[in-house]
Amino acid sequence: MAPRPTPADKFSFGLWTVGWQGRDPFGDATRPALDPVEAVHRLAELGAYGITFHDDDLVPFGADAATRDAGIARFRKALDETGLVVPMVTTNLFTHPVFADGGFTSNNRDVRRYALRKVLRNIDLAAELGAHTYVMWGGREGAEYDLAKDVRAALDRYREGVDLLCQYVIDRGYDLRFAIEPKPNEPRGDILLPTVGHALAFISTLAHPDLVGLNPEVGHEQMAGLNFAHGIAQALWQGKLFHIDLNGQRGIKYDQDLVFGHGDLLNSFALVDLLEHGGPAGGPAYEGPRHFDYKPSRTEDMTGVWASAEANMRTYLLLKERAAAFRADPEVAEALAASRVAELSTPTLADGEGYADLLADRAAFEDFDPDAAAARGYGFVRLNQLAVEHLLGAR
Ligand code: 3MF
Ligand code: MG
Ligand code: MG
Repeated sequence: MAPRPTPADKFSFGLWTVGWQGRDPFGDATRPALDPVEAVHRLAELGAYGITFHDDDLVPFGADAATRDAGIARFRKALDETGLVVPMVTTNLFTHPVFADGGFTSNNRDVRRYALRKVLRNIDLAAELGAHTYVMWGGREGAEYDLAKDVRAALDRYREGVDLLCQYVIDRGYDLRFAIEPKPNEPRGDILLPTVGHALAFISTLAHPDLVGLNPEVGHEQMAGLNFAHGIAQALWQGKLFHIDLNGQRGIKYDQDLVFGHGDLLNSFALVDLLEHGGPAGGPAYEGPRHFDYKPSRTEDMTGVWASAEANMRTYLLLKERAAAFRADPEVAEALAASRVAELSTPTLADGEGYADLLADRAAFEDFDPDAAAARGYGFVRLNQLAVEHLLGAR
């Protein structure tokens, strides 16, 4: 039996996830449209605590002011009725054909100015609804043809845009931080800021780097063949894990957006262990929303949509339970010690020691026996097998 999700677990879903109608490049919608108000109620019933959206998920692109106000009012009412919160909001700068060459980095300057206005308008709404994170996924910021995009100029424009948005949030006094969501490709052939590492490097060039962090997504890093748990560890190490998109992906191929855990389950186990037990004294390393950005497969009817939403949360909680059991197992503690995992936390130099002391230390070099040291096994496979056995419920 999986534990039942409660709001204390901080599970959130994008409106565009459960609301996805299954339209893909080869096929039409397989499901009817979902009313955002129904999404709020169903997710609350399932035990989620939050819902997130793109501006256009809530109010259709181009709607007049009265329609927009009415759409927001209905949504707000549903939030009040259910207690669901809006921890994160984001902008759609990818669906309308005007963004075919991007928003912040379109070759067309008027499109860039329009994109910034669209974001500014939605930031006001995000602040009004109490969101603390504003995600920026630049899915159309990129190119198919190398000679058609001046990448250095595009990065200048990207930075110009993000700097402007930060200044706006500061001047308005909003309690809002930005989270960049890297992705290597799809829909563009090559997207700018393709991985966690690229985005971290970009953030260090900004006018207000403290206001900007990351929203890494499981499948996005895995589409680049990268280790997601490692990417998250570095984001945490740099104080930049502002938000997270959980889902599943099977290898380097098109963006699958499977249920969390339905891709690389072992890496998901390592990820949940890191998020839940990687902090000081074995507590959580990350306190923010556990946000699911998946797509209910187009084979599913509406019953399947809600079952898949639940599956994300159940899998997360099961992995959390399994990770706790793993950490509490004395044999695991012994295997971790045998693998000298904790020894890596001991600085390589002693307190106050510099290179002169290291050079004077004969034990470090002249008397060190590399062959004897190389003969020591690390026991990593045994440790991994213990993880697999916990994951399989065999321990
Ligand atoms: C695409 C995504 C996006 C972002 C979203 C939130 C449509 O692969 O992951 O979902 O998560 O734009 O910023
Ligand atoms: Mg995605
Ligand atoms: Mg995402």
